[in-house]
This record gives sequence, structure tokens and C-alpha cells, in this order.
Amino acid sequence: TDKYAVIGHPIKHSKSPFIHAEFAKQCQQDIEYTAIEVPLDSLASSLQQLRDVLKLKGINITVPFKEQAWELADNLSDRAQRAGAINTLMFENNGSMFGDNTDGIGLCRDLENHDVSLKDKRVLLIGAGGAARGVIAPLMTYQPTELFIANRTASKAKKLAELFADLGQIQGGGFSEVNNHFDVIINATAASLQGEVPDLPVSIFTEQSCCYDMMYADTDTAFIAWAKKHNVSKTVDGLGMLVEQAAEAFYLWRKIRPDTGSVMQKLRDGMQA
Ligand code: SKM
Repeated sequence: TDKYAVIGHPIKHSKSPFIHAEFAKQCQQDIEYTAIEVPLDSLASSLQQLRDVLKLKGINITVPFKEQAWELADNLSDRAQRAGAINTLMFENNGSMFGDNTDGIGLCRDLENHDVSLKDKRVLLIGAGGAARGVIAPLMTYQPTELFIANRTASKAKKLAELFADLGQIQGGGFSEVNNHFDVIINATAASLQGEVPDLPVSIFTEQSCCYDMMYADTDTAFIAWAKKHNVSKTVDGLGMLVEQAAEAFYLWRKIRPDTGSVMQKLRDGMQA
């Protein structure tokens, strides 16, 4: 049995063990996947322990360790290099740590699953932290006419826009600098976790806009409820992104691509608390 885990702090809420157990069943892979809480101040030694004592083959990494894990990885995929954060590690036979980031591709696959096209669209990305940074390059491959990164702290958004300027028309600014409407609006802040919405003008919404919240919850997230209140007809939460990023990590580790639709359905049906 090959062993894997997701690490984070906190981690109890994670649906990753359920998702990977479903993938393993479906693909007849003999693996074990658990959730492990790692102390906030000892990521480096924890990674060594997971590799050398628990003999894990790979791990997923979630908040707040993604950027620090990026620093600690020995090798990085190109997409992880650019993302500045990793959510997937593979321990190689010689002990070295290969880091990847599957969040961006996970978001893109989920947008495709929901028939959300970005080509020639005006896209608003809310937030300029690790979650936003990780998805910019993958989003730009769909050739939107414009990507505007909006953040409470304008300078962070402007910096990100500069960092990815080679990929197309990208601008950054504070919430008050957003004064237009967008075709696709993606919330990469964790505001919904506190039941809050970003301090943006409601003029960002049109009835045709599609709103995507990277967060998910059993009921509408605060952001999705806000969009619906302003008559946005298409809203999607981040549960699909979670399943798709897991599938991509599973593929990296096992070289088999699991079916995500059936696992999504089980999660939606509430088979997992
Ligand atoms: O990127 C993912 C991570 O791989 C696993 C996860 C979880 O288990 O909640 C959430 C995301 O950060």
C-alpha cells in the first residue's frame, strides 16, 4: 500500500481523503490517503518525517503552507515555478522532493466542465494572494481580452499584474479602481469563509456574468449569494476545482486519470460530511 496525505493547519475539514479514496477505488489503486495536521512552525522537519518515518510517497499541501513548501521543494514543474506555491509534492526514489501546483489546472478544468469560456472575455480576478497567483498563468492560456486583478491592497495586485505581463493584457488595482462590468468574475479571496464579500461595486455584475468562488460550502457561499442577489444567472463554487486539482495530483502520483464527475456527484449528494 502506497501512502499519501494532505497536510495543512487546520486540516480536519479537508475532503481530500474522501476524494482520493474514491479515485483509488475507481482506478483499483492500493493506496492510503490521510489528513495530517502539521505544526505551523516546523514544515521542513515535518516534510522530512513524512518522507523518512511515515514513508509517504506524496502529499497535498493546503493553507497556510503552500508558499513555504514551494521554497523547500528540490525541483519544481514549470507551472509550479510560475505559481510561487505548491499544493502537490512527490517524494522521489532518491529522496528529493518534486513540487507541482495543480490548483490552476483544476480551476480551468472546472470552468470547462461548466462551459465557462474565457476566450475574448473580460475577466476579473479578486484577490492577490497565493490562490490568485496560482491561477493567473493557466487562466491566460484561454486568451481573455483582459484580466483585471483587484485587491484590497492595490500595490499587491499591481505587482502580480507586472509579474505576469508577458502573458497578455493584465492589469491590477484596488477595489475602488474597478469601475466596469466583467464577463467572468473569479473570487480568489477567502472572504466567504468569514461570510464576507469583497468591497467591490456591484456594477461588476451583469445578468450574463459568470461568477466563480474558489471557496465552497454546503449552502451558497457569501460571494455566490451576493452575485445571485444581483441577478447573476451563472454561479459556480469551488468544489469542482477541489476535485479536479485532486485528480491532477492523483495523475502525477499514479499515472492514471480518475473520473471526476462521479466523485463530484457523491460530494454534492452529501455522502461526505
Ligand atoms: O490545493 C488543494 C489541496 O491540494 C487540498 C485541499 C484540501 O484538502 O482542502 C485544498 C486545496 O488547497
